[in-house]
Amino acid sequence: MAKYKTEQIRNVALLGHGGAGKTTLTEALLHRTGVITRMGRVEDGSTVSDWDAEEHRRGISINLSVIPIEFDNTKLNLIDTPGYQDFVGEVISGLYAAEAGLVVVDAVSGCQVGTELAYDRLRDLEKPRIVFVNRMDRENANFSNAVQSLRTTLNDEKIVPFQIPIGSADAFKGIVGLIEMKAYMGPEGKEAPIPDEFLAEAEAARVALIEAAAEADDELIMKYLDGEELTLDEVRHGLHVGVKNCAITPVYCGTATGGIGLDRLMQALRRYVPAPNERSVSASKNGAELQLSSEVDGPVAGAVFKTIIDRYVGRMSYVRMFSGKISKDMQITNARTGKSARLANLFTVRGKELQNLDELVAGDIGVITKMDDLQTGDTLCTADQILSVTPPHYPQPLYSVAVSPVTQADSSKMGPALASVTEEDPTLRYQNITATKQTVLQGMGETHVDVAVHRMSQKFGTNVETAPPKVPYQETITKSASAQYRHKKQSGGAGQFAEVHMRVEPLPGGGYEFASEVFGGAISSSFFPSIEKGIKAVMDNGVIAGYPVVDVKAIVYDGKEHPVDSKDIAFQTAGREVFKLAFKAANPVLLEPIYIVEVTVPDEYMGDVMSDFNTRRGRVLGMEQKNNRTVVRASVPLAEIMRYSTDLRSMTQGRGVYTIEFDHYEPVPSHVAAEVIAQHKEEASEE
Ligand SMILES: Nc1nc2c(ncn2[C@@H]2O[C@H](COP(=O)(O)OP(=O)(O)OP(=O)(O)O)[C@@H](O)[C@H]2O)c(=O)[nH]1
Ligand SMILES: [Mg+2]
Repeated sequence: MAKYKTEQIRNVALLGHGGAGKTTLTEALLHRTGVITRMGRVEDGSTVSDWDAEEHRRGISINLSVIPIEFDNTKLNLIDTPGYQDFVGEVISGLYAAEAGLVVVDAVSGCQVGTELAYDRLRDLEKPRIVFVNRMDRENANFSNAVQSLRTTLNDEKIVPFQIPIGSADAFKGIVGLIEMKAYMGPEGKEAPIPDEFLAEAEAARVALIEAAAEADDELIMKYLDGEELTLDEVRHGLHVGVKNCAITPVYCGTATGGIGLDRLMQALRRYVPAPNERSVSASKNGAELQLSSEVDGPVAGAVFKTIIDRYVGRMSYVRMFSGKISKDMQITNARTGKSARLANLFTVRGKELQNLDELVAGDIGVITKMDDLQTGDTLCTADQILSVTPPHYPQPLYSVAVSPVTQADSSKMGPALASVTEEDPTLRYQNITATKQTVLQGMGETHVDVAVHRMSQKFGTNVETAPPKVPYQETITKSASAQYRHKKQSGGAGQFAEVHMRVEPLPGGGYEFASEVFGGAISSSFFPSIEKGIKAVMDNGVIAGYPVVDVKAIVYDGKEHPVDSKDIAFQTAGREVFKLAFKAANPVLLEPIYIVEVTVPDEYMGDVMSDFNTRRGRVLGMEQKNNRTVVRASVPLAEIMRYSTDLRSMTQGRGVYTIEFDHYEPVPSHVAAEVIAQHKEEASEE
């Protein structure tokens, strides 16, 4: 690999619906640029990009993968991302390291769910995008239908063909470049005159292209509206500006497996993807916000956007340099920990291959190994200039399973294995939920969590069983109540005696309080901690359904003790039992976690989503329009959305996405509470 300056680098993320051909396209470009002599196939697990065992097993991409290629004095860092929605974290990380997105579309299906989601993400980030209509060699491939479906579904008229295909399916022979009005035939892209039968179509398409170029620049539009013809350079300039300002989305076409259209595509990436120093990112220094652009002589700032824990290499941290440069043996500092270390291991990466590297300049992507305190989201800088590049925002997990070790041996390894799989993926989390005494693994969907469980087994040697997680209910009371309890054990051996009179009162939002109104020494204060111990044991394990008790004030107001038989254990027991009695008399209720759910769907599904919320005890809080989509906000009990990711996908044919955020606890309706309590009783009787 030659050495490249910042302005010669282009970082582009490949996005799009699963199966559109992103990975195959990277393989074809590697082949076209001579990096590999034979193209691998996704089906055989022989591509450079899909190198992970799970990817081979499932035949889809799961991780992002960095694939640098060299073309025309330029280094194109292709970042292949997964199309399957569950792996959205990889898309977010990949886009974070790139200046633009290449949206790969299938020529038969046109705009699909994954295309829409990818495009929306690029729009939200205001990053330039280029479309590649792939698989033109397939039966029923139809370029103009595909373009039309993009314009309609994405509600964007500025999706403009820069090429048209010559033929389709078996007859797909080449492409026409509309800017220079030339044909490029076969995998070699041999220049040729435009075949007659395609001339009219090409000229018509070129009119739209010229118009888009003119509209992208004030001077050009004036000239254009005056009826003057734009020169080729003016057209190029207008398109350049338009694409970089996200005002125009160029459409190219070809076939990755057939190798047609690849050179023109690489030319387009080189021309229209901004160089790293043409865009800036937000960062912070001493708490002050600043914009950082990828200048090699700027302060050192390299952001870790991906972490892989490899069995042999150890920790691999993928770094995108956003400013300055790093070189082997220099001292670098982790802005989060403040710790400095010598940079011993620096590499370029291509798929799973690492190659030694001396220097990583601003704008480029590389890998650092064996720096164990580095995490995704960290920034590498120098001790004299501590600054952090703002990391991307990752969504809250949507789907959870309870995990438990299969064997004794697994139980000691489960913690580290969970830590490793979650370190590799910012959208994967795990938690020990005290309320339900479960360890819960959380991700973006069923497949996402299933992959993590497989990884724990295959990669980290830990087998776990999964089960539906319990809802972390809480128990509390709604009125005051009193009770008395006498604990007396005076038959043979050391006796036990304690009597406690207690009142419990609701303590909204207050957690827990203990108080004494005992007078006349009815109970020595030395026994109060014992009583509290008893209360706390109940609060951890619950009274009515085995869930933690919250928001209660316990007041001991009277009692009795025995000079000999009263002791710690006696008052613990009395404290425990009297608290339970008082609690049960205080109209106890279950509280359930309520989440705010924000669902984004194409308008036609809005009604279904809203009526569906009604069947989930949900309350719609509001709606807003966003492009040609509706965002519905609702508050819904967690218990009703445990499988929402699967339900929403089937309700909206996969076109709906959502986020969830915990909001508050509120009482469970009595008919629902009765079921939860009955289930707890059943489980308790089985133990
Ligand atoms: N006929 C034809 N098939 C293609 C072409 N490009 C890719 N394919 C096939 O399409 C299938 C999916 O290709 P992938 O490269 O895995 O698609 P992807 O977009 O990476 O999919 P995800 O990783 O799941 O997002 C594979 O069977 C490829 O062989 C093409 O140009 N023509
Ligand atoms: Mg792929």
